[in-house]
Amino acid sequence: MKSKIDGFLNLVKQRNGNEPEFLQAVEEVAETVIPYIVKNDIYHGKNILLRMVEPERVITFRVCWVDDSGEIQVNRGYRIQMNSAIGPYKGGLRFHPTVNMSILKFLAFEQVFKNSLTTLPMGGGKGGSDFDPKGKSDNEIMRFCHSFMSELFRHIGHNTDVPAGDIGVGAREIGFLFGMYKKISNGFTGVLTGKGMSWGGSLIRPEATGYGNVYFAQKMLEAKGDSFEGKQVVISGSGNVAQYAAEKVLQLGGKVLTLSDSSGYIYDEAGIDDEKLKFVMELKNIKRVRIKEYIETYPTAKYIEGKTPWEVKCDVALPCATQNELNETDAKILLSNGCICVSEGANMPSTKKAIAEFHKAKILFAPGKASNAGGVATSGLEMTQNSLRFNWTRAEVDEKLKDIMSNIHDSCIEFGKDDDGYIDYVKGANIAGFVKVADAMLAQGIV
Ligand code: NDP
Ligand code: 2IT
Repeated sequence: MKSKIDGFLNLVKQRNGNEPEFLQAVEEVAETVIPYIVKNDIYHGKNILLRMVEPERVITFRVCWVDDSGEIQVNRGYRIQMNSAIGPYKGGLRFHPTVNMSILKFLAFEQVFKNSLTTLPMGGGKGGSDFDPKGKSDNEIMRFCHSFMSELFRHIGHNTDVPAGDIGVGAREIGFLFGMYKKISNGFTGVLTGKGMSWGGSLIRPEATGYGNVYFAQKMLEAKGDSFEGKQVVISGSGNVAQYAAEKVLQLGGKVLTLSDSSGYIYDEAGIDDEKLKFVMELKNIKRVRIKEYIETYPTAKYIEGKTPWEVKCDVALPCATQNELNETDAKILLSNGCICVSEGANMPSTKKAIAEFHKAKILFAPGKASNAGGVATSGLEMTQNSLRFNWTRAEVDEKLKDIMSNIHDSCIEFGKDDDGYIDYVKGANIAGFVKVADAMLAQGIV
């Protein structure tokens, strides 16, 4: 088996040698899915995984815009249309200076499996730009988004490819992108998700990724007869996913000790309660300043510059910032501090070696493609509501989100149970995600 997996990975490496994040994501899938393929005749010998690692289409384009000082700026735009076997391409747009082909291909690849797990008819895609939104005025953001969409529009559509937000792309950016799409296509369609409530958005979409992650962690804890009540929870990030993960943890009776950004983390031993969280939302979403400012209003909290929150003693860790933000050393510290559950809100936040530590210790560990699927699932619900030209209530969408997270948890158990009863959620998510896409690809022939 090892030689089969190595042979496959060598082939992928030859073609994508300079894409480390993409190779990391493929390796994790190959190690769990190839043994399953070998055992199941219908998939064997069809090069199905080899077809899945090659994007159906990759688009890169120039994005020129004029900054507030009149200078012409040039960025690079991308859209990776990874797999459309089970539905139109679906996945976010990331605006961050680190964006490159490797990052977007890893995200698009993960998205294929994640979207399949949601049970909704969505293929996988991802896009974005190396544009850095930090420090830009609203007008600069608008000009960039308009320029970006003036090219992207010809490659997307509500039945073709439906982008949404990710790092650096929230409600403000989706508004500007939608405005330009509507103008140049002369049509009001559900071509983007994460839209505002008065123009086609869905209730609960802003909350969905963070809430969904906590619903998933709750399911894992429940399977062990446990709950969030009284749990000490450490969260990284302070953006969309982190904020709503924190909100849901508080609702379920847990205590939130940390939040972070790329400069450092805040540790509030007394707990970040509802009022403090509201303050963080204002800092990050309206004032758009650094998390460090928290300690000016709450001086009993500490700010630790240049570090991640994994050194704080906790029961549950929710990495909600970015890829590879939790390494082997962090994992060992979390475990030695008694952490029993790690549920990924971000995409691929734990390194391969960190995951190996969690598995060795047999704690509850949920990979992002399962535990953060609530965001894209609710995007799928937004698409459904757009097609119906009807809006569900907050309670209705929340109930559907809970059901979807619970179904994903069931799928992970179905495909991820080891002989000793331990649930390997990585294996479970990869195989369950694979089966649906592979079946559709086989039915559609070699295209
Ligand atoms: P936001 O842009 O709202 O927030 C991102 C947060 O992560 C910020 O606090 C940011 O800090 C921090 N961060 C970003 N890059 C780095 C870095 N290189 N090192 C340390 N911290 C960093 O994004 P989201 O909350 O939407 O996304 C967070 C994660 O969740 C991403 O991995 C995304 O792919 C994933 N995700 C998002 C979904 C969604 O619906 N939005 C759905 C599923 C997954 P700073 O301000 O300093 O950059
Ligand atoms: O990584 C993700 O799942 C997202 N950024 C959300 C994608 C979406 O289409 O809602």
